[in-house]
Amino acid sequence: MNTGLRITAYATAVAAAFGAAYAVGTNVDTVSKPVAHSEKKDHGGGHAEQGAAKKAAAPAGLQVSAHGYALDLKTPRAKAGERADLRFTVRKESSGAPLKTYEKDHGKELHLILASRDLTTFRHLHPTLPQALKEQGGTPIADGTWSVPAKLPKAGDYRVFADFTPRGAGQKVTLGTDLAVTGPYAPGKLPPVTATAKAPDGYEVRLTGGLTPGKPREVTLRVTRDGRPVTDLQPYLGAYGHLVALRAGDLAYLHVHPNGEPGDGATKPGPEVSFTATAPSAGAYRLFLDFRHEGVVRTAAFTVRAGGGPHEAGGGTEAPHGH
Ligand SMILES: [Cu+2]
Repeated sequence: MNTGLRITAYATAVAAAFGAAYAVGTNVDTVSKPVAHSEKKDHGGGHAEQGAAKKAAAPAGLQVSAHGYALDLKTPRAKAGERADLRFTVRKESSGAPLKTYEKDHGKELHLILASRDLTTFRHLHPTLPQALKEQGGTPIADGTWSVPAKLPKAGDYRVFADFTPRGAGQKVTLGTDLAVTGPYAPGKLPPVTATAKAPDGYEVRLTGGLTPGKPREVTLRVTRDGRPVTDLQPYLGAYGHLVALRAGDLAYLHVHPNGEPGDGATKPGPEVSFTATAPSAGAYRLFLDFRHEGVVRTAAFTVRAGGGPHEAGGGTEAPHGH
């Protein structure tokens, strides 16, 4: 199947899943309302899974082991400011055997997100299975160990998210584990809520829309450079932008879907990129937009608050501080 069809099929499944979320929404509280991540693309042997989702669909990324898979980070420590090779395996919980075959999603078999617990550092990486060990002639011979170089500038506790779809499982899985980065630790404050964020090289991104606990909401990001709208964004991961949203406090990982895709006849290459996201609860979230222009992927980050309540001061009461 080509990429366009795959993404269309996925979007359809997501639309159906949101419908399902509404249907069961009256019987569950806000926190346990299913988020898009835990929904299935098909029903390939997942009845237990479905029951679990109805009972308590916790947000993704909070568990090191879920949906029958476990994330085994073989390099749980790194040094601040030094390049490290992160290595990890996804294991099947039933047998402990490494998972070696994956479905592509947004053009990649596995997406690895790194975020510092204070949400001031973010990386979206695409690890590789060593080439020589890749599937050959349909028979997997790899030991299933992924690796990716990463250089993290600041010490602290980081969360590592592996976002993938096991081949044949028909379901996306996001697992999270801790990575300790050694060095002098000076945790940052959550940056304040702002409507605009800067990215390197003169880019500015303006956010409209927002997050509502338990409901899908549209978030639109408008990209300008030196004050002029950017109308020639380049596709990145099957869309004109890729958005990751993490909840402040526990780094719950929200799955976010682009609205429209390059080549669908309606989606323009900027300046606006639109997404649909569901916040699992009230609170503060940090949104990271990756976009590609003139061959370079850049990131703009925003703090957004969903609902009101006790987390109202999610951005802190202190004056905005620079980075
Ligand atoms: Cu990715």
